[in-house]
Amino acid sequence: MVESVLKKLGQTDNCVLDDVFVQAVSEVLTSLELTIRSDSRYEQFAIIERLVTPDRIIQFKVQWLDDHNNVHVNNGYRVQFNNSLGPYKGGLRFHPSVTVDVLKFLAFEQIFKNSLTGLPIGGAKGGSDFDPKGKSDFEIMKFCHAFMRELHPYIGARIDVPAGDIGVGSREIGYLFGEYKHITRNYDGVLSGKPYAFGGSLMRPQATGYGVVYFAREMLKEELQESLEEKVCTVSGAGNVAIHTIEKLQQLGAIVVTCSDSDGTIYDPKGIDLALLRHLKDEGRRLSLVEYINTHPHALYTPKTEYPDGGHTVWHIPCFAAFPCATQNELTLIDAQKLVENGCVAVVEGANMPTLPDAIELFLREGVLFSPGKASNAGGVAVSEFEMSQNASMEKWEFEKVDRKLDELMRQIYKRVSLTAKEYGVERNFVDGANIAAFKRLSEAMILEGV
Ligand code: NDP
Ligand code: 2IT
Repeated sequence: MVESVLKKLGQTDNCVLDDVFVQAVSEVLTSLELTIRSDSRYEQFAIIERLVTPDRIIQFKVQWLDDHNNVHVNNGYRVQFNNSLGPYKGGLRFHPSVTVDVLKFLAFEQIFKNSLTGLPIGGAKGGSDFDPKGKSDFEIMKFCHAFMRELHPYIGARIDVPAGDIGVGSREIGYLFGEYKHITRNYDGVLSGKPYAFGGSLMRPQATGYGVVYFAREMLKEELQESLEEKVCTVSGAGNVAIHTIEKLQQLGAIVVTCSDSDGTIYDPKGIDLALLRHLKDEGRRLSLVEYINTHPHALYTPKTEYPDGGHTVWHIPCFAAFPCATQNELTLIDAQKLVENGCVAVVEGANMPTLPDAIELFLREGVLFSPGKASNAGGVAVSEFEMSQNASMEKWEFEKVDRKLDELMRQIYKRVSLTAKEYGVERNFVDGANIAAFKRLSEAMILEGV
């Protein structure tokens, strides 16, 4: 079954770096093979074919003026993948590496992630090949306005609710919302991750990273009777997810010794100085991590050019638990071998699909607890849904309330994933557990709504 679907998608190999959509589909279908055979309705309703085909892909031209009045043109996209469980929901990514393939993989993952939350949200993803690096605040604003001029007909509070992802934080969402409002005069909760000043939920900026750590804490407690206190942890990335993962790990007493950006890695054996990291990477500033060692000469900076062949420096530093929080395919088989060799007991994904398939296989074989991003990073989209709820009822919830609900939801996701794995005879395989649990809820809705 996996082979025939992949063939139809134009690909038969199981692990292809330059086709991330096929990579994501392949992982999910491999998990589902037995489940699909267990119920004839899946074939009768062509569930798999419907599941791997996006509802629609919207592509548009984004033209904008820089600060010197030069004209620029970028590609803009929204992949609305599946809305069987609720309005399309998922982030926008602004990064030069954005292509339709990347957004299809992210949107496909999103439908499973959103299903796992148990909340009424479908899945989508969008973005642009625009590079925010080195752009002035006004240029970011002009780009966001131009992007929304093209996107606005396709979104709505009960239709499709975009949010942030790589290169898109509350500043960008603020500008996008501003333009949406100018055009439509509508104050609906059409975007989540808005600034708190106009409809954003408290804790949305922290939600993904905090949720990752809540998930990790629960998994370690239940599976190993372990805690994160005084444990050495490694984190990759230096953006929204990485910073809040580091913050919550530190609050729980863990010692986080690494972070990284697209140019290099910091190893600080005394523990990452979070205030300095924020200072370097605050929205708009985006300085290089090499600056970290100016004030912290005991720390080590490794430029990307000196990474181990086929690997990433972060994962070669001994740790109790590892948290990949930068981007897709950033943890290779070589890195996984090093993590296992160094006695790492858990890998908890904060990014979307950061671990390569053969690295995941190794973790599962070696008994390293491995949590796929669609389970452990679902806290971000969950708090986005909380924001939609607050907007719809014109309420504002307190920080503590959102935090409590997030913690509870992450524990539920862990339980759902681990119980499903047990029920299907693959105990502690949280990849299969997550894919099967998400599929069951989603496919039921697709069957019940008819074709
Ligand atoms: P940010 O833009 O805030 O940060 C991204 C970080 O990853 C930066 O440190 C960036 O380095 C680094 N990075 C980005 N692209 C690459 C690359 N090609 N190679 C190496 N490093 C790279 O994004 P987020 O923190 O929001 O997102 C990180 C991951 O988490 C992504 O996979 C995203 O899809 C996922 N995610 C995000 C959620 C959210 O709520 N924001 C929710 C769930 C998942 P540099 O500083 O040099 O740009
Ligand atoms: O990958 C993700 O879950 C996100 N980028 C967040 C999506 C959202 O709608 O909050």
